[in-house]
Amino acid sequence: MHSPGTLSLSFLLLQRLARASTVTYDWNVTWVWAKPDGFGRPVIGINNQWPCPPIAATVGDTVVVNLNNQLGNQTTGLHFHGINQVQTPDMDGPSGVTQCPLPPDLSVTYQFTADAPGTFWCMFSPGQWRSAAGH
Ligand SMILES: [Cu+2]
Repeated sequence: MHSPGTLSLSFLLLQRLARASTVTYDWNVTWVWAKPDGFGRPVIGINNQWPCPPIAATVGDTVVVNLNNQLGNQTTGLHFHGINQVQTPDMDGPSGVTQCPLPPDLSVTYQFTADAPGTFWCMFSPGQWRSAAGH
């Protein structure tokens, strides 16, 4: 479970198609005031948006996500569900498992191959001092 105040999701939308290319996203992680269940509170957004925007890629593409932590008061990290991460296990992302939590004002680049069609979640790991509720 993620803590309800910090859960944020995005999608990877992968389609089967011909040519491989690179899709690049510059994502600033920011606090956004939102009412995901009708009650307003700060949630983690991307580029001041919540719900978070999707990543769209074609199978075979290289996905690059340049993530900058602009939360100011919390570490974060992005992890990708359902991506095989063949030869890129360190890009899977869970904070404290394959990557260190990303401190405020720092950036990390995720890069991996989109290797299967489908719709997948990517999620922010809560900060380290809230990680009892994260995974
Ligand atoms: Cu998750």
